[in-house]
Amino acid sequence: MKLASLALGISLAFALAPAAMAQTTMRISISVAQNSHQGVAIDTFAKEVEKRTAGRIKVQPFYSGSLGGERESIEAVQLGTQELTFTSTGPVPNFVPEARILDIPFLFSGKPHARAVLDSSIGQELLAKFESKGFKALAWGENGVRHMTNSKRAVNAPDDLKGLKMRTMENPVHVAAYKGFGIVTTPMAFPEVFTALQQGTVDGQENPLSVIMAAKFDQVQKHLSLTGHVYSPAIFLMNKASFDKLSAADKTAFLEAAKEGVKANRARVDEDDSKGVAELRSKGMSVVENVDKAKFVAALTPVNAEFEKQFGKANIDRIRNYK
Ligand code: EAX
Repeated sequence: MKLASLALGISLAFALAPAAMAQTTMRISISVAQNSHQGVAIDTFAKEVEKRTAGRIKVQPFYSGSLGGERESIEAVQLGTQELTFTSTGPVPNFVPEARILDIPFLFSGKPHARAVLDSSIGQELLAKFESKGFKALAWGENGVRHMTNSKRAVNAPDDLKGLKMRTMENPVHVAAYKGFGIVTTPMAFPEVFTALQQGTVDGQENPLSVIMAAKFDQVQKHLSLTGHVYSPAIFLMNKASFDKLSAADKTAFLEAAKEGVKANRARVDEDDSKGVAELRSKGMSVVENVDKAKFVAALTPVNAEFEKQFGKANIDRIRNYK
């Protein structure tokens, strides 16, 4: 009897030991392919978390929207059914309306300006807005400067966009602005876009060169115009309760890992931007490099007046004039 219970005790101890040492595994997702600016962001993050927690916490990356589109992933992180996601700000305003201001077209003069703002106290203040919505926003990353593609015609000026049916992100600021360009807007989750372009449900879409290449849109789009009409931020989001449960040292590990992820992410965007036009041309796309930018900016005058009313001119100017 005694011997049996001793044996049971020993075998229980052996059974429990691995459990006590077991790693925690968390999930992180992106909507684009692994071989992309977002793939390097989450792969770097995963590697850094594992390294900085001595292997106690493992982050498992999921690519290509295999856990759902960006809106669904953000929802899952908010609910806690998924711990982490790296997403563009496309669907973010539906969760944290304060972040909408970053999606205004022609707000930033380019990537250096956008990165400086996101890394400044303005960016930090916006990250803090996610907390009351159930998120810990670890860091701003980058999706890139968005350009337009379509299957119908070369686009040099907003007049060429009149009546073009284009997929947009599920983002109210983009939808309002693109209507100002004369586009027929069709908001849609990213995982559906390739098929929609292929089947002609929409004529075009807009995305950074990084995304256009990662998604192989050159296979279903003839024309690319470097409109650079809007900067598209990205963000590392974590379920707030999952973050709060971490020790102080592990919290630092996650925040530092996100910073490393952003460095790799931005470097890849720069690389994609420098080789993108040549690569997409070699795949058969016809590219307009110098669009009539002033006309695109002018087309948005009425929409911008509306944005100034909604978001406060001072708030917009604070970003616009940031040095
Ligand atoms: O995050 O939905 C979009 O067009 C995004 O730019 C894309 O999924 C990358």
